[in-house]
Amino acid sequence: MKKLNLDKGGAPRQEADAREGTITTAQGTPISDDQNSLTAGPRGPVLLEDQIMREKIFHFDHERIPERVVHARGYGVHGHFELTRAIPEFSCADIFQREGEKTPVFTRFSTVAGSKGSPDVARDVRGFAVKFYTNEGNWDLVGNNMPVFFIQDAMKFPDLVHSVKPAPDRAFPQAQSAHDNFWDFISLSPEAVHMTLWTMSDRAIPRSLRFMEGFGVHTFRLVNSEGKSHFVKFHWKPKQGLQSVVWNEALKINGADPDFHRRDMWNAIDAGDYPQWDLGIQVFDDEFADEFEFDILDATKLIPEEQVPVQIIGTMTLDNNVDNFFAETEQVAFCTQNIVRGIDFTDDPLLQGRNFSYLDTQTKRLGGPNFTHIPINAPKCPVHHFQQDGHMAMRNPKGRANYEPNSWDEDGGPRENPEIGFASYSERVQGGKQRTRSETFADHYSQARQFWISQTATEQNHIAAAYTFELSKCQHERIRLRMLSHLMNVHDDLAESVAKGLGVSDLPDAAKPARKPITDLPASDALSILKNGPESFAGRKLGLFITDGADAGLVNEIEAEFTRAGAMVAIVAPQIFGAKLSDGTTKPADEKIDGGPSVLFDAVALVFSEGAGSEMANNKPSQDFLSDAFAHAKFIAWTDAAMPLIETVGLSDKIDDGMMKIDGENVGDFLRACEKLRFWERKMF
Ligand code: HDD
Repeated sequence: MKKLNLDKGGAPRQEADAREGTITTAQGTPISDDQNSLTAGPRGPVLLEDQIMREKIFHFDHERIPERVVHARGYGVHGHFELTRAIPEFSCADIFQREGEKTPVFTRFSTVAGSKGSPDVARDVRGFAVKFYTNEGNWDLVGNNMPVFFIQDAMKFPDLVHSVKPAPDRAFPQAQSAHDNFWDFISLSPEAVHMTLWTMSDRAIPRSLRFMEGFGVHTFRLVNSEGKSHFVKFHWKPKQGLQSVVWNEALKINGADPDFHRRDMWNAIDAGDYPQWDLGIQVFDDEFADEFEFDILDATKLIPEEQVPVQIIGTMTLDNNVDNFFAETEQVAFCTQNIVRGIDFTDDPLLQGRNFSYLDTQTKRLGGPNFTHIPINAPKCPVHHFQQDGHMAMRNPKGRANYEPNSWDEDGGPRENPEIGFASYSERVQGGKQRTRSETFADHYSQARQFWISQTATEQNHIAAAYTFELSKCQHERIRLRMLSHLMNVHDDLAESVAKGLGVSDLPDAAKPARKPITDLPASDALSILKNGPESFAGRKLGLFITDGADAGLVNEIEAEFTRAGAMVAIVAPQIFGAKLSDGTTKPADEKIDGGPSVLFDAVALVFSEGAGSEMANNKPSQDFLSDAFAHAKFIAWTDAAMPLIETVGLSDKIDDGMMKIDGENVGDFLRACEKLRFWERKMF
């Protein structure tokens, strides 16, 4: 019998021997039959003795860990951060010292309210959490895709989350804020009004995780080697530009592909189309903080980029999908307390509360204090300390010294090092103990108004429609009216539009503001998505709907031209086998029309053969394909043969500049039109 080769610790070494490829128990015993339990006779009872079956089922029973109490549904990917501008003048953090140096990162995007299995395109905030594995320890920048938050003090977080999650008695609704409990809480918490402008905007329904910004939200500190501190806000700017979907589209995407965002991320990285974000910093000093209209410790406020420009200091590239979702995405443990020398906290009460919450939740979620031993959480720099034991201890120190000070000289283990060790910024603080909210936090409407006036008319329509939709899901009139009373402090146009949508003819009195709002803050273009679009179709997806006999030259040219421009092309056809083109070649389909609705694409082209249009006109999925693409303001290319379908869905007298008849001559024109992403002039939503 072959002798097992044992490591010092007793674990069998994985060697390529006769056992290679053989299924074993968790104890390493090869298994001869993994399909059948051990029974007494062929039809007899299963024997308790069956250790192989028992071990298999036992482990299965324990597969789940508690899902995150918020941000349960997420998607993580690996990548790196490359510093393009060293900032030693602001920070002595090792990661910010050497231009061109790359630091590995793991980034997890998430929705907030839904459970692990909820749909991706729910109207929600998106988490944007980045773990930087720096040479001086892990730095976790645990942000969102919106620069402000609902509440100012962590004390209110459990209430906020309870209100948005399914009601405790009925356990619905899932993954949405469109219900009484949420708007009851919000309308009783005026500090949340600004954030709802963001969550009712299209920022809450991003087209892709690749097309959204990220924000550290809080004001942090950067501290340089002389101990001088500057305040900082962190920004992630997608090189791909910003893009969202429209709400009616989001509802349909969630049915057609609940994994829309994760699939998109996986496919883009798999195809080598790596998404990138620039890391930007808004740096300011005490003087600015004192002069600024709002309190820089108030997480419901942002600092307009026009007031403090965003300076780009590096780029994050996400270029590697995970090998194992559970090991990496599920077990990654972000903690806002994970900062490194050169970065520090401020007294933002939301941040201070978070610093407790994340460590606490990871301990519960991952079963003990040794979650830092899990590879995805382990720093990539050396780690030395005297913490020991506990559940699942994987990295166990050797030697006798497990305390300090000790006198064991070179065997005595690690020591403090004031030269390179983390030192908190020595901020002067004083004050009596109290439970109070600073008056400087009391203006709840001014920046909400600023956000509103910064949007294009299309975006304003979407925001008003979203409030209308959500409040229409509230069964209690008093909640709808209370929320309207806040919107009246934001902007008359918004309040009136929502009131009209709800069917409220007499507007309620405006809510009494805690502090008089500032009504003349200027618009900030950076707050709009449409003003910051990519003007490129790269990274976007064309749905190319073809039928048997379609013009091969045209189909191939469209595919080639869009692919050259960095776009993806999905072939949609009546059968998944594909379509036989005019030249006799078969173009395999990526989607059968029933499973490839136009909501999955950014633009569509209908390239039909003579006669196919009438057939498609009688097919409901084909009708929806076209009518939805039109309603969602997408660019549509069509060939003559598609006319019967266009007529059937009632668009023949509505053909506009966003609907282009296509032939071999104007494929480039269609591509250039698509670069605007949507034909908003159509004004459907
Ligand atoms: Fe939080 C998760 C972002 C306020 C408590 N939060 C979590 C995640 C993100 C954020 C991106 C998911 C991390 C991951 O992918 O694993 N949270 C924010 C932002 C906030 C914020 C940007 C405000 C600026 N959070 C916040 C407060 C508290 C928490 C005020 C508690 C007092 N958040 C948690 C948590 C979670 C979490 C309970 C759930 C799972 C986890 O931590 O790992 O601790």
